[in-house]
Amino acid sequence: MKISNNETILSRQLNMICNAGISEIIILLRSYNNVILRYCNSLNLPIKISFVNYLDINCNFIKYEQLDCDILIVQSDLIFEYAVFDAVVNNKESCMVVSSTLPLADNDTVVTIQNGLITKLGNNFLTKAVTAYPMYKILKKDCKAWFDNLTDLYKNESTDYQVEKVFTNCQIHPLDIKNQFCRKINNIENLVIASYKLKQTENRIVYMCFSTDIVHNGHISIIKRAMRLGKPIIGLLSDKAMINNGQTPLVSFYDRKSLFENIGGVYKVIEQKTISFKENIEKYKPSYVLFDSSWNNASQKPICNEVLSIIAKYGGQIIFYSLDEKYKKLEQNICSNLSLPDVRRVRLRKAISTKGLINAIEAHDGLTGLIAENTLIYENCKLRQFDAMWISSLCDSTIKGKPDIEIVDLTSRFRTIDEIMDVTTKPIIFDGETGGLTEHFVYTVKTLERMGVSMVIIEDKSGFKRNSLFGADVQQTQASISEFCRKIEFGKKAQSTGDFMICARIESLILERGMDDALKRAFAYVDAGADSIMIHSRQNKPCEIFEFVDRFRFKNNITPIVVVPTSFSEVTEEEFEARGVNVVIYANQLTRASFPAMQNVAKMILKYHRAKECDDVCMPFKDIIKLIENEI
Ligand code: SPV
Ligand code: MG
Repeated sequence: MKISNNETILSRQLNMICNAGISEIIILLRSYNNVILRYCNSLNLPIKISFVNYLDINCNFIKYEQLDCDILIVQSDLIFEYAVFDAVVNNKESCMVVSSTLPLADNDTVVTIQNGLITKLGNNFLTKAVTAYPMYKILKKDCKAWFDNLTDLYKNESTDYQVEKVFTNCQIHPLDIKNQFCRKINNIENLVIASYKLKQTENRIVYMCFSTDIVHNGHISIIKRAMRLGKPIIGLLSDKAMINNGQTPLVSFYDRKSLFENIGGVYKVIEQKTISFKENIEKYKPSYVLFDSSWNNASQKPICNEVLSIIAKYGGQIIFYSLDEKYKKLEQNICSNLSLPDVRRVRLRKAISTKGLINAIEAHDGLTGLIAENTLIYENCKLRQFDAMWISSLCDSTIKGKPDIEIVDLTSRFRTIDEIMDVTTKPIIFDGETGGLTEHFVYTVKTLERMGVSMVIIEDKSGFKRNSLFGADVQQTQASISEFCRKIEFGKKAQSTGDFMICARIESLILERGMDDALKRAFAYVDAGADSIMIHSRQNKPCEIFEFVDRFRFKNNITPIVVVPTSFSEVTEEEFEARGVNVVIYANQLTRASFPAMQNVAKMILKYHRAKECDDVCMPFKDIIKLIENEI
């Protein structure tokens, strides 16, 4: 029976069987039929087909003892979509296809289910029955019981049969296909309706999201799975969304897009602008959303829940997939490559140019590095995490119990970087203090660049350096413009990649030298080759920072501006971005948070002569021992 010009029910079934990698089938006929035999041969399928007259029990009606494998049984009058067939093939237990959502129709095959197993099969007479379709997967271990009963069934030739025995001797699980398409064709009218419905199922939209620029076989098999469900639309994370997600696109969005467009069967590739699927699934209303199952357990759960609540409104369905272990490993390797110097270094410049505004948080050891690396939240299903880490001189000195006066030498500062790099992948901005003598600074640049640091910030002070937040309360000397420009120029000449950035930090506002001096220096430093400008202030209102940014941006719209909002902490990142700032550094909050917490606990122990009272403000010891897990 023809479903369309190029497909019959039989050819469709045989093609599916071949595509599933099945190599041998037996076609049961009521009598030998040359037409069917010739038709099957004419399809030229790479499969061994035998024909058996099933009424001839003594002939070679299936000799299950000879079948050393699991088997599929499909009645020849069934039309079904690929997804149904895939579900049966991939089912891990012996099963029969049922639909719990389809209303019972006259003369349909129905089954009753008890304790998760099919107990009875019949024709519409069973109470509490569900619609069933004569399509089974029978595991090798259940074959004998199954065929014994099947033989009984056909011997009886009753239409009003009850075959409890079949299902009590072997465990047949119902495989619920719900609304997926499967129909029994009894007449031509049925066939016309079913063909039309089948066409509709093939036009369903299937949505999945990828955030990769390396396509491997794991992706291809997910796309193939989507093709069997309908028309696959791939939502490809934009460059900005990828960076937000902690990834770095190796090639442009357009290259990534054409990579996927060139995969046969992909219907459309569209941009997904954030990690949330919302915008695209509300627009395309896919019947299916394919979703990485690991996302359902991990921190990405809010994304999954959002998808579920949107598709529930129009009856869409989520299908979880899981990548093969070898591809998971491959993806982990790609992630760990992000920590390699050449890969890490370039990511800061890329993030600034792609995102417009990035944020960085202070890290001073492995543990704070891990906080900077792993802390994330979802805000309206938008992922928020830190883009980079700041290795502060203040914090690096403070945790060593030393003042912030360039007393912690570079060997020790580099050791801190190393510790952090050991356990993180995010880009690093290094507080280079004054940069020291120009003759020394060139070596600092080379070392930092080789280590994979992305940016060094040097401040235009000379001599005995004190922390900027002291301002003019202590004696501090600002370097001359020419002296500082010379340092920048030599630093730029010393670097060997185009990725590394030198940021010139202007202390004019800190040292109360005025706005004009700050601006004059900013333009001079940019002319000397500075890749970015940091403007610092210790006022508790942001006015002077905003004025600087306005006036600098009036003449220079390109050079990234960095700010450290410690005293003017009320300003949000959104406001900084709107005003033209590009990098916001939270320079000391982790150290400031930890010191009072630790001091409080120390006082409590002294006060109570024991540690019990501070248990409530401490992490349970059961958790601290698991905080950092063994890799193997
Ligand atoms: C640091 O964190 O060490 C800085 C920023 O240089 S500030 O402390 O504000 O000077
Ligand atoms: Mg500092």
